[in-house]
Amino acid sequence: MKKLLMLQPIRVYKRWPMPDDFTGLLGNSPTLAFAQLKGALQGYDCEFMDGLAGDYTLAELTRRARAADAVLINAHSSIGALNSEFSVRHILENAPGKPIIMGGHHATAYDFEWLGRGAHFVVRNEGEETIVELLAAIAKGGPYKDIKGLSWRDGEHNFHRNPGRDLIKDLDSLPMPDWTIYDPKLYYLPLASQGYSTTAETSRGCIHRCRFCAASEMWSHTQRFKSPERVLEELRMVKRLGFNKIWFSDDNFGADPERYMKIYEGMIREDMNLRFASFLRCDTVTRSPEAMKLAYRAGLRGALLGIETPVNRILKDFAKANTHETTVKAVEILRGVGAFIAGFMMVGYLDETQEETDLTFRASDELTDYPIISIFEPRMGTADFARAKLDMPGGDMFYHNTVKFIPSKLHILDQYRNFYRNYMMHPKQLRKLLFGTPVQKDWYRTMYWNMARSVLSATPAKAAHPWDMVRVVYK
Ligand code: B12
Ligand code: SF4
Repeated sequence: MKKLLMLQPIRVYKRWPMPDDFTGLLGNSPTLAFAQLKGALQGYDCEFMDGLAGDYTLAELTRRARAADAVLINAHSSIGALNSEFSVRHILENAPGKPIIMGGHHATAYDFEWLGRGAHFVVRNEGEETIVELLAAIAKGGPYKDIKGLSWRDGEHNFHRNPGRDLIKDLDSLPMPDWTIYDPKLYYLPLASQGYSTTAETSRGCIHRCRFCAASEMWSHTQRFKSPERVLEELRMVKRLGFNKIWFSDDNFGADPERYMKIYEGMIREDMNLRFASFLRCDTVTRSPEAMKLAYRAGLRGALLGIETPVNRILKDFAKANTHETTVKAVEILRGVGAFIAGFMMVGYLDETQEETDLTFRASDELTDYPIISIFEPRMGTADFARAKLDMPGGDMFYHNTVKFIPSKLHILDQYRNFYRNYMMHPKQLRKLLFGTPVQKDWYRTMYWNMARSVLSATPAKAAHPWDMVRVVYK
């Protein structure tokens, strides 16, 4: 059990024919999961195929799976679930006998569903310790029953869910991620800087309890931080490997301003010259405008801001613990320091009225440099999944297709499509492309280019509607 294939599933379908599947449109950076797991798997020979970023054939997947002793697959979201499932099926058929181990947000929420679809093991939640114990057990032929955080099957239909594993107390005790598994040429973050892009983390989780959010649930509503010294050590390593654009994966970046100011100061002192983007809550920004100024000097160029909606009633309903007034202030501060604001917004929330949906679309231009709007999707494991259930005839949201599952949201789809069509063609956006700030230019150039590439490279197979594929698979 020495050679491992780490797989971000190959894209058999490119994206759902829904505008809120942004796969491949907004720039690209790898999941940190496999660098982190490889760091934990000392002595193993690991290779990584990133099907979201590279162009691989199924024949290549067959070859690499046959050469490996086990295949580790990431299942990240409902949007990608069908591609993960194709990979599982392909490996079962073409490299039979290879243990298939899954992990990630989606696999954690749907462990038994993945076992039912052919995976042999699902590593739930945090992976670093469980995977080491699991591979050692597989090499000996078991037993698996004492491995915490593991779901597994014996035979076709005997599924087991072992008790959960405690979260690692001190993130500094994690082995250093091994970024050498990524092919730097495959990734691009539009942060107006030359050089390679990758993903890093300074913390895990978030203490807030927004009812729609699966990320906070994944880490039991806690946030653990790496020390500033550890973060700087990682950044030095990333820099040495030739990366100079970072996407921080943290769900709640900057949550503890004093700790982060030490990181920013270190980055400035060591003249790291990195550019980075990170997920920020509005109240993180308003709590410490000084930290934001320092963050900009350290390299913050992309603020991925959790705005959601300008409607206070809805912000309260989903327990965002923020108000529209905080959003406006955060936007002002970020504009003041010069960061590009990619604002996460959501329409179609549970009992949202048409007037409230209109307000969100209308406010998006003023609050952002680019709005990343989703149609509300009740995710398994969230408080809203239970609340939305009655509205989802037959849907467990394993696959992504909000509108199919939630007919009452159908009317939003047209409005959504029209919004983006007009938005992308509007002279205002073209002005940003031609005369905007360096990040505005880079962001819009990347988006228009990816959209054009996606249209030009469309083949009937790639353009196939994933929902039709589900039907074929389960006819
Ligand atoms: C980088 C990233 C991306 C990148 C790369 C994705 C990839 N998988 O290669 C890109 C830009 C492509 C992307 C796209 C999308 N993403 Co994304 N992404 C992230 C982000 C910011 C960081 C991931 C990361 O590196 N985390 C750090 C690592 C260390 O944590 P981890 O991934 O959880 O991994 C640990 C465990 O889960 C486990 N593990 C993970 N995988 C595996 C595999 C095995 C075999 C094992 C044993 C263990 C294991 O071990 C790891 C170490 O403990 C996360 C947010 C986050 N904080 O995680 C969102 C996140 C995962 N993405 C999310 C979403 C919704 C999307 C999109 C659907 C967005 C969209 N609307 O288009 C698409 C879907 C793409 C697709 N077709 O699958 C959601 C998923 C929520 C959910 N439950 O569905 C998240 C949580 C963001 C959020 N807060 O909503 N994404
Ligand atoms: S603040 Fe963000 S990460 Fe935290 S619970 Fe809310 S949506 Fe999730």
